[in-house]
Amino acid sequence: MKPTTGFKSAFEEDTYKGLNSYPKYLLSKYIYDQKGDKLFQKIMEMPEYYLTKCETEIFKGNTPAIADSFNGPDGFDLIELGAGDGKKTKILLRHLTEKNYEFTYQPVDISQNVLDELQSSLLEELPDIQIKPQQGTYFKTLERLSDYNTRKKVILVLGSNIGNLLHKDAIDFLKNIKSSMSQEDMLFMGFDQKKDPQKILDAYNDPAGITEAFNKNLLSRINRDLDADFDLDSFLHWETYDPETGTAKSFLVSKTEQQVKIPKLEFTAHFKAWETIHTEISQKYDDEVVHWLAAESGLKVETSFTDKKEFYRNYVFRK
Ligand code: AVI
Repeated sequence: MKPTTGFKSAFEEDTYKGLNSYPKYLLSKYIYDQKGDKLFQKIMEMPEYYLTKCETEIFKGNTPAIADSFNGPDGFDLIELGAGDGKKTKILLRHLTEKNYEFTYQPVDISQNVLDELQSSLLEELPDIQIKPQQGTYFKTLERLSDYNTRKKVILVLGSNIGNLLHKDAIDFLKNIKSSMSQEDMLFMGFDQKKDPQKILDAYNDPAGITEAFNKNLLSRINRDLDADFDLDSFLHWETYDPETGTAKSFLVSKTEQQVKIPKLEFTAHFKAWETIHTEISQKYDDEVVHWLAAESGLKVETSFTDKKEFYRNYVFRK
């Protein structure tokens, strides 16, 4: 039964639905509160999490070529969806400013706080940069920007963020981006590649337990925001990778039979011993799948850049 007073937020509704499903699930987007953001920063610094290192290598090794591919006849506007701390983008921004490219940098984020921090750190490092932070959801902001943009737009989505979406949602995501693109615009996006399965498992199951804490932050958040009493130690962080589909999946597994009260949802979740909560997918790709996603979304792959080990690839798409 739904709570008598109805749901007060999407978080409440999604949590209720997920824990009332069989098998149970929770949405990975809710990992990212203040603590989740910090844990993800730590993940990116872990030796096992090769994704960030590979994308940085790609940026460092191909800066002039990438910068040139961005440029248009009247310069360009670089729009980054989910910029975070902008560490990788800064490599490129430094080159673009030093070489006097005519461009603006427009990071998009839902959080004004994230944008304020990014803006002040960027202005400190690159005082001449033209930065126009855009607060809002990705697609509303893209729509707004495409209404008044007159020159080339380059849309940047880094970190293999698309990998947290099922293929059908990834296609919707790409279609949405495409609808805000004109003929000369381009999309530059990172896709983590299929590789030795052990390497992938290690990246999502570090011995220091940072990924475990990141995954369990979903439970901490339900405890904090919905007054629940999840005992974090009674759940196991479990990672699987299917080399055929390229899908890495994260789970939380209940070690015992237990009941968890969630007062704000007026609901008690029952767990059998070894029952699972599916929490995240991290899709891995190959060229074939990326070309298929592009074709399904009405985009064309123009070129791509990879690292020495070919663990990761940044693709350039056009309409
Ligand atoms: C943000 N996203 C691309 C990360 C990933 O690799 O799927 C989130 C993450 N989950 C566990 N480790 C990192």
